[in-house]
Amino acid sequence: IGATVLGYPRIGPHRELKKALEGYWAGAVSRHDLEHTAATLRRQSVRRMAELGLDTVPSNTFSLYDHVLDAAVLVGAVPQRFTSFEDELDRYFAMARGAASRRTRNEGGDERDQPDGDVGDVAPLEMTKWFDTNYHYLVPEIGPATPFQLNAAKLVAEYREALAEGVVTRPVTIGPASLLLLAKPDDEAPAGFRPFDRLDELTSIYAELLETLADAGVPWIQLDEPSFVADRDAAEITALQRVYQRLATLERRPAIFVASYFGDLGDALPALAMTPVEAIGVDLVAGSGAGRVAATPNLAGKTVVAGVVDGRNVWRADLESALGSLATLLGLAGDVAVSTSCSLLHVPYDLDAEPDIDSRLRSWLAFADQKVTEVVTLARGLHEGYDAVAGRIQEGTSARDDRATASSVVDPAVRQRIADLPPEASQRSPYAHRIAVQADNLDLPPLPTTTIGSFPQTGDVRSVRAAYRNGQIDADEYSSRMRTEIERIIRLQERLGLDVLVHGEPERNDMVQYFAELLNGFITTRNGWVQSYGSRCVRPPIVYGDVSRPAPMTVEWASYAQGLTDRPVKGMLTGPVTMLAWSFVRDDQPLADTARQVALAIRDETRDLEAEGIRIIQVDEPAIRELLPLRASEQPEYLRWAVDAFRLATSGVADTTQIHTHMCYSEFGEVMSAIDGLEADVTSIEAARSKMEILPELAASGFARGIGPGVYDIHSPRVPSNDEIATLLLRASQAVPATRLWVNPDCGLKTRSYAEVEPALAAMVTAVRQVREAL
Ligand code: THG
Ligand code: ZN
Repeated sequence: IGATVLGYPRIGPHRELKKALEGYWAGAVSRHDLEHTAATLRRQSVRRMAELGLDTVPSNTFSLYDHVLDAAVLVGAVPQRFTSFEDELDRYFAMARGAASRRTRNEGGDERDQPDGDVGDVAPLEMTKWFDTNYHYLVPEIGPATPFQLNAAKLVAEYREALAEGVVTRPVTIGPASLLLLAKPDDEAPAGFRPFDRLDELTSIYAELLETLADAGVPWIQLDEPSFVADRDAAEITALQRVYQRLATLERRPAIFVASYFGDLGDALPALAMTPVEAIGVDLVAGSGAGRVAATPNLAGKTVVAGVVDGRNVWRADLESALGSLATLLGLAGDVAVSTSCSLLHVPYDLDAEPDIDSRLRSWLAFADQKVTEVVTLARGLHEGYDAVAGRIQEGTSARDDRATASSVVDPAVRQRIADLPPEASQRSPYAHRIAVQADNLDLPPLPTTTIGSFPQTGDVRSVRAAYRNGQIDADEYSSRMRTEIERIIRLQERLGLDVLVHGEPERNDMVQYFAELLNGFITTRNGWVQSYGSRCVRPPIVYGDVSRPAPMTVEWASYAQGLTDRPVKGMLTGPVTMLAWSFVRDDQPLADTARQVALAIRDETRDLEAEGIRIIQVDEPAIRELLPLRASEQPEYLRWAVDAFRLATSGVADTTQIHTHMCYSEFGEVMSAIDGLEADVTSIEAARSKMEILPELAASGFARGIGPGVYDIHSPRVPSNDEIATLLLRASQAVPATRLWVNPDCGLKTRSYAEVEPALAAMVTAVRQVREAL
């Protein structure tokens, strides 16, 4: 290995795979055409990487849905409920998306949705966050009886396919230890069982895989062990060492490259170094640096694959400093290869697909293909000497210098405002006081009903936005069409009998994209798609400079909506942490500093909303859990600044203004104290699927403000009955006093259809009326 990357995007430069998959699922694309699209993308990627100069190109980084699912299939870990699907592709998509005897579809809906309770329904694997990224993987289910059986067909076929293109590749898959650590026990597993208990058995399957690959002539395999950049106990690290000791002493095998990413291997690095594997990959961007790696004993006989080019962000690399790190390693370790810090899955394909980015800013950026070129340059610099690449390095350095001194990056007014903020800027008056003032101001019934913010995005709304974007209608026409939609949504909520209304957000697509387009310091991309899960993609905006708000962003829509009704209309904003979690962020200042700038812009917006008569403002932070550092030792500092940014954003309003927040994911455990620390007057959370189980936990943690546990699951098209909502509400009222309970769905209604939303909200309001009487 000389110059390589740990993985490459796979959704297609123009989202070809997304389109083929969704077409296939809808019955409009044949299996043959899906497979043809997939093969074309794989071949193009392999050729592209080879043309750009990588001397070792990864393969099997392509996936029809998710690479963790692929790894589960590779080792035959298919849960019992999927074994009735005889066709492999049907089984694969059933694991990914579920399969239903009667599927309900709706335009723009989530394909994973399925009606609950129908006979013959097969629930998909659970989906969860891939470490601290915005990618989601499918969680393998492994119990004591889960079969393991090697199924190397995909891996071998993709190797041969690339070989036919003239490229010898290095197949990539998840290593056995991380695969088990990423899995969860299946429903049959006894208490206390851990998938990791089956490591030795699974290692046998990997041994068989290695022998199969050796027979196929594969020279190298990459086994990813990212789970070891998080805190692991001594037994787990010993087990990791045992796995690679065993695999590396097989007689018939390819060379083994154990890769890690998203942080530092810690004690796992010396443990791996003791084994006879040929190469170890370290993340020198997120990890603690080359010096520490180089000081590790037993590296002398190995190749250190140095992840010096940031695979998760879009900035041009500092080639000088990367060369310095490489030189440090070369001095002290064995051979050194150059790589990205992680798979390029997390960045868009190609900067050349962005004609709208101005040329100066563009010169500071690098997407996947530009990063491949950086890796190649560094490897040449390392092996052929600085002079061989001096021109390229200087070009990179002058771009970095230009960025470091550009006046468009630094806004002295923003910095002055931040410096001048008094500590009490993040402090509201005591909750007991302000909640009393708010009660007078709002005059709401007990168990107030509301929604999370968005209403269904009809085809009509989407086409109006598109027409405005393309210049087919002017601003007046756009505004009037949006107002018509907002009025319709307000009237619907009044008719349904909701207490706190929303304007429905017809003007927004992705909320982060929406605000990024309106804030200084951000740019958005045209083609910068990054896979989020399966066929779903996002276009993360790029924060390049100090953030400020040139003009109000939501006030026009919110105040129009409020003018239509006597009931309170909630203002809807996205919080600073979520704005950053779902963007590419600056690497030239601490994230905490950028968060304060975003917070200040949101704070300005809350004050303008308040001045226009908006009495409730919701600032969503669904991603607060997502940025939580993987190492426990780094978590308190993150939570401190994340909470502080939220409070800065929400403490500029009067006591009379009620602040709400919303969080989507159910794993609140680790961030419970932070949720409390946000001091939002009301917090809505996902709770329906867990049947309110979260509430006693939240109450026990001392949380004593308003709480809106979602009373029905919006991820399913199923319309809940009054009775089941009433039952959930009664259960909730046992954990939380009714005076602090709010009633709302689990999440926004954007992806649902009105045919589902209207009866579901009607059932919610009916249930609340019953429960109000019962209490
Ligand atoms: N916005 C952003 N990031 C996110 C979410 C979000 N990350 C976490 C979570 N939500 C991911 N979930 C989704 C859900 C739906 C889609 C993407 C991520 C989705 N995308 C459209 C698609 O792929 O067709 C494209 C959307 C667009 O046009 O912008 O449906 O909500 N930033
Ligand atoms: Zn949500």
